[in-house]
Amino acid sequence: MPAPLEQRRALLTPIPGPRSRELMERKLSAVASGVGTTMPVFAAQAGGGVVLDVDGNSLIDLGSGIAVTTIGNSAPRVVAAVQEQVEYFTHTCFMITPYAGYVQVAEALNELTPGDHDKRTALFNSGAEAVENAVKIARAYTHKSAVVAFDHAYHGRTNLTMAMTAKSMPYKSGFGPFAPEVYRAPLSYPYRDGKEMDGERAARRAIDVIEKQVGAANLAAVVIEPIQGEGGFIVPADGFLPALVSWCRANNVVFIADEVQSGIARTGAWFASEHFGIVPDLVVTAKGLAGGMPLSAVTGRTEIMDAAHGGGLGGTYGGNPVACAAALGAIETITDEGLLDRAVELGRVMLPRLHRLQAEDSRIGDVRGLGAMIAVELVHRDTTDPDPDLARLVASAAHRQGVILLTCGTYGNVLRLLPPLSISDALLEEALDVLADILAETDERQPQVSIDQEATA
Ligand code: PLZ
Repeated sequence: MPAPLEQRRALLTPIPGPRSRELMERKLSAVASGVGTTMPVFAAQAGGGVVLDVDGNSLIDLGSGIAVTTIGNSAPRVVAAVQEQVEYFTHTCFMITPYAGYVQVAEALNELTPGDHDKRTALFNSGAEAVENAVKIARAYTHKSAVVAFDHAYHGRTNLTMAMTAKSMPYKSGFGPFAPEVYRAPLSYPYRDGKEMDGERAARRAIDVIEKQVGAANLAAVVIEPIQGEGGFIVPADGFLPALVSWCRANNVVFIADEVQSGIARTGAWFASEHFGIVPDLVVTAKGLAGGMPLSAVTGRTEIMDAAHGGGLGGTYGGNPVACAAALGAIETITDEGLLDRAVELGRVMLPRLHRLQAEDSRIGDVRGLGAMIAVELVHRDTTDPDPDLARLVASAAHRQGVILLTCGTYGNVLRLLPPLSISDALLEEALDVLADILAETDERQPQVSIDQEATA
């Protein structure tokens, strides 16, 4: 057992240190170059609010492995549940000899997802795989084939989910042809839509495109991230999602909420859908569901879920028993430790601070998000023109100073803050101090040493 991690930021070597550099050399000659890394730093241990690297540097974690270790890395209940399960059995295949853990996870998701209607759940391995299955189920139920996804959407890297994902580079470019019958509708993006485009108008704009370019008679499903993840943590205007849900209901179209990134306590609710008062027909979960073990799910109305014929859904590893044990540990942790409230509190630490920075710095175009899913959209001074170079500069400076900070957005100009809910206020404040200092240092109005000079030093 490793020693408990000290909850502090500590840099013992430059970032990356010599051991990470050596491993990166080996990575370059062993791993396909298509698999990139955000930071050139190799992990040794992680928990609470920090990641310890192989050189002994302790980094503040504002990424949670892309919104996965929401309850913290190696969370005690997850570790115990996984250890116990691996000693009994690691796999039998649920389709061959089933086991209770899978059923328990299904029961928990049926209970936790929005709406008190009768529900069923099917388990898979990755977010993309679950999104694909949600589409299969919607097609089986409606006997229709078209799928609508939105501008800025991210749904995965498999063939169907690449088609559903909006951004070409790096996700799709050169990897076509893509699955047919996927159409794109305009999203509600309050920062870029302007004030007159309220949620209902934005919904009418989207529905108009759907009716004219696809037709409800051909449409199986509308798939949307209630708060977009990779696309830039875009929170739609009030009224947008409810109007889409009503339109889907009236037109026999399945409304699928992709809550892979926004779900499982991340936004201060079990599901981001709850903030908008919507009850999706199907909810797709993954990431935070199993505390870092690969597990995903589709949960929804029984009549829709059961439309797929017996044997029509599955996969060798879907709902692996170790991953299910981890999920039960993660769900128990969220409930017992009041982590929904903790996510709200983390938002209260981040948002006011970021709003203050925004008030003094016109390069911060927008600060948005809910709970522990917060974004800072960077633009060229006094414009709304995206500034991806600044986002890159800020993120890499943060990395060098021991803060794991991710970017996102169609334009690559959004900083996203996704701390684990196990981080302390003090560590989160320290990471925000680092971010504020970097923004001040990159501010050409301030007479200071620039980050570029530091980078070449
Ligand atoms: N749906 C909303 O955010 C995964 C992707 C990282 P998988 N997002 C992180 C990358 O560059 O590959 C995601 C998501 C939403 C689906 C997915 C896909 O989930 O578990 O990566 O397949």
